[in-house]
Amino acid sequence: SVSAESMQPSDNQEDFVKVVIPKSQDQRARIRTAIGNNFLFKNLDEEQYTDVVNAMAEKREPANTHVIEQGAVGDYFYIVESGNLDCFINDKKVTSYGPGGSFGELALMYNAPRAASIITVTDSVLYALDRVTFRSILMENTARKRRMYERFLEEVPIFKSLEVYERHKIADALESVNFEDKEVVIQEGDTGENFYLIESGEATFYKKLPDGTQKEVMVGKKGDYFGGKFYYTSVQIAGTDSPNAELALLNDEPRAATVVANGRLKCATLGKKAFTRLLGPVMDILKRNSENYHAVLQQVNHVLLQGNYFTA
Ligand code: 1OR
Repeated sequence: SVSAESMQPSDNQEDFVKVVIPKSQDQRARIRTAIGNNFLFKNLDEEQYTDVVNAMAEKREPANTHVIEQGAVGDYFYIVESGNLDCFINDKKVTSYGPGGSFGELALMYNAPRAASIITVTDSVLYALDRVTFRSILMENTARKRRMYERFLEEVPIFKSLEVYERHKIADALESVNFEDKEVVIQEGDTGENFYLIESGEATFYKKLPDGTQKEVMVGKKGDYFGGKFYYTSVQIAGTDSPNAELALLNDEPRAATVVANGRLKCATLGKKAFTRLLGPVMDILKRNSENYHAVLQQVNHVLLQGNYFTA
């Protein structure tokens, strides 16, 4: 039965019979690539990693397949190797998935009915991980991170207007890093890939003046972020008469400031790939809620005009 394992008091790794689905070398390599792009798999040890790969089942689904049906009982967690899928709640499209994306964790984590329907848009290759393996290997870490970053992300202005679930997806991708007093987080002029959110402590921002001296330009505190450069363009959406704003993030550019820990500093970081993938959906959400969206844009412009808050 699907939910039996969670009812047992001794639901631990010892009496969990490992699922092993035979695979070719090629399949193993493809799974490695697919999950390499997914944060949920980042902190697994060697054995857990092998167990996960062993347990995965490859599923080739043609376009228009209902992979998950809202309201159904949860059986598998899915990772996308190739293809695109749409996610619907009460027949309304809420998000979509592409390579490296994952879905179907909620019903497994909370013994709840499926919260959404997931339908393939194109022919897709998915890897399915059974409920027992998901719960024994991936659930704890996922739940811990979501709990850990919940409060914090709620207080970060740009994430405020998101749904709880959307903040959870961001939490999945975050990693905490600690810096000692005076330690340099990013150096002006360097190329860097990470975006940073200050979890606790303070950071001082410096810019180099033409004469070579460092000028302190601002102090960042909890909830402030740096390491990504936002820009804003106006585009006309076909069929509408109102200009629609597009907010994007560039983090290919050299760092525009040096950021140094002022005392002990703890940051949550997001890598470039995660950033691009997560900020895409964030923009959609902001657009959906246009009032909030324009408020955020105004805030971004305001800050851009004021200095280098966003351009560090
Ligand atoms: P599941 O096991 O419930 C459906 O099966 C999956 O859709 C779900 O896990 C998530 O992985 C995924 N709310 C809930 N589940 C979502 C959402 C979502 N988006 C994707 N899934 N929301 C939409 C966020 C853009 C929140 C709506 C209030």
